[in-house]
Amino acid sequence: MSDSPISTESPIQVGLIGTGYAAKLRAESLEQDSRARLCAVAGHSPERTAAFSQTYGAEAFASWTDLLEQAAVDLVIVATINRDHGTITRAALEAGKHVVVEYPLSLDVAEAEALLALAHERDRLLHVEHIELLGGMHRALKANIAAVGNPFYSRYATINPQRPAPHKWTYNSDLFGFPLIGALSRLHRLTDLFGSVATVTCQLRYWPSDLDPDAPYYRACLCTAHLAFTAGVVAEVTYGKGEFLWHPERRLEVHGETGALIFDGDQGKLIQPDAERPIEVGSRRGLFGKDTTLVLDHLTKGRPLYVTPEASIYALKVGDAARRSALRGETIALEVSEQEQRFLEGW
Ligand code: NAP
Ligand code: BLA
Repeated sequence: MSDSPISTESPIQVGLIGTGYAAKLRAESLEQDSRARLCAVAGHSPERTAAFSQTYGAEAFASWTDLLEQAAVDLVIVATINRDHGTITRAALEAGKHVVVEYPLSLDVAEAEALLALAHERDRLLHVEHIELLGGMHRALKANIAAVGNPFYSRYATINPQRPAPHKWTYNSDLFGFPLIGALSRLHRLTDLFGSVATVTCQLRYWPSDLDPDAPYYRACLCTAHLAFTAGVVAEVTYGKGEFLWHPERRLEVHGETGALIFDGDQGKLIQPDAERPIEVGSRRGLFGKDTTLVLDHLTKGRPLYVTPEASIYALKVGDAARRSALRGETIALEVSEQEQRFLEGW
């Protein structure tokens, strides 16, 4: 990004939008770093916003629009429901703020592209968090992938049974978005490993909830996608959650011509023709803290970040192709622009 390092004489003033799990970890990370100070919080329910702000010594705002009016705020962290990411990010950039947004940047590809253009135009940071890249499994995968030789097949399944399904935004199709867009990390891990995608075929099933007839809540969802990568890898992605899923799974496999890497929960192994050995997998904890540190390193010292918004938007395009495929019952071919090709080859 073209954003220039900002002065470190006084701490970077941070405004946080959201008061949930991700927001709490952001607030805790900011507390640990003298380069920044959490000064403003805007949430959804007033009671939670008040309690959250008090815990971290920040001012509570009734709405995110009020928070964005604060001239003192340098950096805004968007850690609320997916539906609102694009709208809030646009308003924050227009107000001249640097922006960190938890994935996905937007539920809409065209909006995501416009936001990146706006960030460039205003010379502001636009960072889309992708903590999955910082996590132990992804780092172990990257460190060992050469050992499987030429990869040709990958399988990635995350199944989360929950009975009863919570009446929560993550089970509402408007608020969460298409499953592989809301949970964009599933696709982003794979595009980070295998590059561009040629075709996507996807099926999605929702089991609607009758608890709230006016809103699209569901009791369960199951989304399966088949991705053919330009480089020849075929990947099967399964994402499911809720009441009719019976067995939890968090499993990623990469098969190549000289071996396979299998990650099952927190266990990893490398299988080769005449040996099988365990692979050490680091923790899934502390990742929001790492992301926050890297953002502050970037803002204060100009250090490059670990992920670009272009890479996030590319994964979003694949997610949107999956959405269109599921909607139409067709295989969707993705066009890769020359710029994307250059970008993807650089990985
Ligand atoms: P969460 O704990 O459920 O928190 C959600 C936040 O959104 C809370 O502030 C909640 O406020 C608010 N909210 C809930 N329903 C709302 C509605 N209908 N309208 C407006 N606001 C509403 O969720 P989270 O896990 O922190 O996720 C936040 C973001 O981080 C999401 O975009 C998610 O994809 C991303 N993310 C999370 C993780 C993770 O490990 N959790 C990892 C990567 C990315 P109230 O509680 O007051 O309703
Ligand atoms: C991602 N976790 C997410 C996301 C949500 C949650 C909404 C973003 C959407 C997605 O990619 O699915 C929510 N995760 C939860 C909730 C629990 C959970 C409510 O595990 C309840 C226990 N997140 C945690 C905890 C850990 C965690 C306790 O809440 C692990 C110590 C890790 N969640 C985690 C990570 C991601 C994520 C590493 C990034 C996604 C990935 O690695 O693919």
